[in-house]
Amino acid sequence: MLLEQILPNCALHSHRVAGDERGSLISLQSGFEIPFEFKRVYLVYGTRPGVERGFHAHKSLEQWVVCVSGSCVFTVDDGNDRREVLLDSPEKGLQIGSGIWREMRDFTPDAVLMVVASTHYELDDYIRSYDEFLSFVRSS
Ligand code: T46
Repeated sequence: MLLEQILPNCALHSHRVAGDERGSLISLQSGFEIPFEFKRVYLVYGTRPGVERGFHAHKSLEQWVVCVSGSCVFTVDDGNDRREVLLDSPEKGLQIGSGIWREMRDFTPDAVLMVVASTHYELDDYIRSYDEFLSFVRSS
């Protein structure tokens, strides 16, 4: 369920929790809870105190980010607006479309990000310079 449209191409969702007396379970299916087909899942964890990550955008990759443990803060920027999102629960999913600059900070020691990605790992899809990112979004 949509919690907040952060930017036109970036949204925070709440996951349906299938809980019973034993505990909780969240299921994320391609084409249902996650609106794109996905080819890759990766985990980001063990981020050292004070470290900031990201500082890039993707030309075409779409992602769904879940902080399955701990918390961190995402900054998302589409070249027009820059917004911050606290990910602090496995019940939240941050959908990041293509053409979004992202930065991550304030990782707690127990933070584990699970990222569901629409494509395999493709270095050519990365834009690592903010100026290049602005040129990309303005010419898109
Ligand atoms: C993003 C944020 C949330 C791989 O070998 N395969 C992969 O699929 C990925 C994503 C990374 N790597 C290697 C490349 C680097 O040697 O893992 C190392 C760390 O990757 P990176 O510096 O890109 O990590 P972050 O945390 O800055 O960014 C990653 C994703 O790259 C990015 O798409 O949105 O997590």
